[in-house]
Amino acid sequence: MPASASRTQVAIVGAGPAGLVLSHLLGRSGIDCVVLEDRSRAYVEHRVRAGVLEQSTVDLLDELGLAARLHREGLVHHGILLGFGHRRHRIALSDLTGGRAITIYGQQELVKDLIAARLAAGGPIEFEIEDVRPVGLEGAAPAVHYRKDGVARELRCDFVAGCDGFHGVTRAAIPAGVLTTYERLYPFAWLGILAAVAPSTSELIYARHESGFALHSLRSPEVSRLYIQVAPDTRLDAWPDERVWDELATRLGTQDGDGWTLRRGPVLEKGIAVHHSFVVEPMQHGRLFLAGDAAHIVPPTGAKGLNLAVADVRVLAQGLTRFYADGQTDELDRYSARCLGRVWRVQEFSAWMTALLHRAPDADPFAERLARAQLDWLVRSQAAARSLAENYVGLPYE
Ligand code: FAS
Ligand code: PHB
Repeated sequence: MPASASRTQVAIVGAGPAGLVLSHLLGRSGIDCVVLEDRSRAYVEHRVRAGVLEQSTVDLLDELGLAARLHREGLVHHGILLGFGHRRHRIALSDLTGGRAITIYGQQELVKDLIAARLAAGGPIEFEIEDVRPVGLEGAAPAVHYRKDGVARELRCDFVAGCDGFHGVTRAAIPAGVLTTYERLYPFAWLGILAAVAPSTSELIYARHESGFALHSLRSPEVSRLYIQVAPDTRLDAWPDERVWDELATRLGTQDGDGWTLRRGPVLEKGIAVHHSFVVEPMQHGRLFLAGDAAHIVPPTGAKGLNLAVADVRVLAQGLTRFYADGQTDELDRYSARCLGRVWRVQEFSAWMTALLHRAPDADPFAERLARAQLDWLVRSQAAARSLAENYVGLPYE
């Protein structure tokens, strides 16, 4: 028996958006849970990642009373801009979706809010733990073994929620042969910068340029977030800041004499993110339930990863609430099936946006013309623009 054992109802591995939102949903249902995170609080609260929240995500955070700062500091956008053929075209997201919108709010800001609120409510979050190992998943009394300050610990529970991201340990705890993996790798990556300069646009610009994709996003009226398509094996030292700004100006620029220029400023953070589509089925095994990046990854072009993680844990919380209310497991048994419908919708949309807006290194001229024809159709056809808008702002939860 390890030095010290404790007990809870649900052990949540990972303090990212999935794990933290789940802890709040379970808290609201009076279900005990403990969040186990191997990084420090400071690290997870400063990790730059997502920036776009779907309407459904914001509505759920509102329901939980967790959106006060998001509404104060987040930026609501009712449209996005598509740049191609050296011109820009607006997709009126809200007009095309009965008023639904996106909110620009940094993932690390959301994580800060979720952690602060959970700790204020007395919800336990263990940071800087090590050697996490879920055990007994196929029985009725699973547990999570881990070390804290060098001391071996055992957290006994009824269920384990695997919210530890793509590189976590919970998915790997499922025996070989149980999961089916679906995967696609892309011949490009994003070089992203966070810059202390006012955005040069009031709405996101997604640009397809002959030299590749570019995205102008933002974090606040003072901070911009921008990405360019690069080769997957790109080295950061090959891209000094000035070269990044020059390339962004070229790819985001237009030739319709609108006098638009890209504001440049100090680069606060620079990184490369590979593009990857990944899904495992099923998303559960015994008493372990995978959610978010632990079960699926989407290329960031559709801005869906965080939002899909939240959608998963909403379904998981409903199943757990039902189980603790009347002992019924039917909703939990259908967890994967309920999640995978949305997962594959989002996978398809993200892959489509990625192919539409990126230049594959081996792209033949025919493929180029097809992409251009699709972009022209998105500008001409309201039905096509509505389909993009509905997927981009996020489909209502079922
Ligand atoms: P996370 O990876 O966020 O969280 C998992 C947590 O588990 C982490 O805190 C990790 O430290 C912890 N953990 C890992 N192993 C552990 C272990 N063994 N023990 C304990 N804890 C462990 N998505 C969007 O929706 N919009 C965007 O604009 C967007 N932009 C992105 C830009 C970049 C550069 C990247 C990389 C991703 C982006 N994403 C975006 C996707 C991203 O936001 C993820 O989908 C989201 O973080 C998923 O949340 P979680 O599933 O909670 O996983
Ligand atoms: C971001 O703001 O980081 C961002 C926005 C849109 C995307 C991906 C990332 O599609």
